[in-house]
Amino acid sequence: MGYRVVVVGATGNVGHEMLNILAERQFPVDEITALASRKSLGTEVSFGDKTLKTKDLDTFDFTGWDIALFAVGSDATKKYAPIAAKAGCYVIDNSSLYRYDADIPLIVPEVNPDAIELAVKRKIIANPNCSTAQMVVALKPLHDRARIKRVVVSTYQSVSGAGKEGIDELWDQTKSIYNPTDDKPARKFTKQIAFNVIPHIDVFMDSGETKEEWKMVAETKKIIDPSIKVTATCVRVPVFVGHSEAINIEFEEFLDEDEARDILRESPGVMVIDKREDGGYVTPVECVGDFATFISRIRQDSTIDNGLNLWCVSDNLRKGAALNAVQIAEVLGQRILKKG
Ligand code: 11C
Repeated sequence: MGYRVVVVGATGNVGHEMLNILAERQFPVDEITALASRKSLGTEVSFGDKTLKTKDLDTFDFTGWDIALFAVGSDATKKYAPIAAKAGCYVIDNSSLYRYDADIPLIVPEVNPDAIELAVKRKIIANPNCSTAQMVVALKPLHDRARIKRVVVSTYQSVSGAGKEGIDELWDQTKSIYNPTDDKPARKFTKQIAFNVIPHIDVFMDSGETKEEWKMVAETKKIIDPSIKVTATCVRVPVFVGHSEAINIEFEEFLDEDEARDILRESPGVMVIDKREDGGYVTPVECVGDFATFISRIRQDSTIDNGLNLWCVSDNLRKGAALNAVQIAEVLGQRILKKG
């Protein structure tokens, strides 16, 4: 016996990946429905070798459905997630709406699967921001060994983090650079993204941080340990898919780079590719479509007592969104619903 699963926002980048990953991981599905807003109604989406026609989110009755994977913005989540939860359907939400509520678990299954127990209260589970998800997968096993005091992270985030409009803007602007009569000014992004980098993701906060940077701080504390200090600079780069992060870590205890490499090699969800030679590291184009978080360039930071540097790359639409949501569904099934 399997689950009755709903994918909400099935026509978007993340919804599309959720359907792919449910099929790829052979999630025990008895019945599946793809929902979309009225303007995308009837659009066909793939689920394995099947084709699903999207139904109307606005009129859908969640009664009798087990799990709803939400991949819509915070406004639509605010309206429909409580309706689904009230009908008894567990919501796994990819938006930021519920992430910081104390009674909503924020889960990365390799890191804090036990937090799922909290889900029975409100039947809503939050999926973290993509840049946080891949970072905590790398940090947690190192924290367990040597206790992390402080993290300094700089991100190199792909345009797919900004949705289809972000992908289209990079594509159109790149082409237009070679055709000056076809000017494509910035719309989705605040400045030209083709052949450029932009140190600004999400809105500015009073502190001078952007919301994306604040999310990395707040979510790392909630998922791993509130005592870890994090400071982030988040940058958009002209890459279609795959977020990269240069991470500097200060530990309480000394951790040798070789031991860190061995720990990460054994850690769930991590793939270490770290040869000190030309090309002996992973770049974003190589991580697309993969489930793993790739770690390269592991090395001692000799400017502090207990410091390490590393490079972390992952598919932001997968580990950063859809894969993590499906992994949460797997944990929910194993520990709470127990049907599969
Ligand atoms: C980006 N990380 O790359 C963002 C996208 O809070 O789920 C995901 C935003 C979020 O633009």
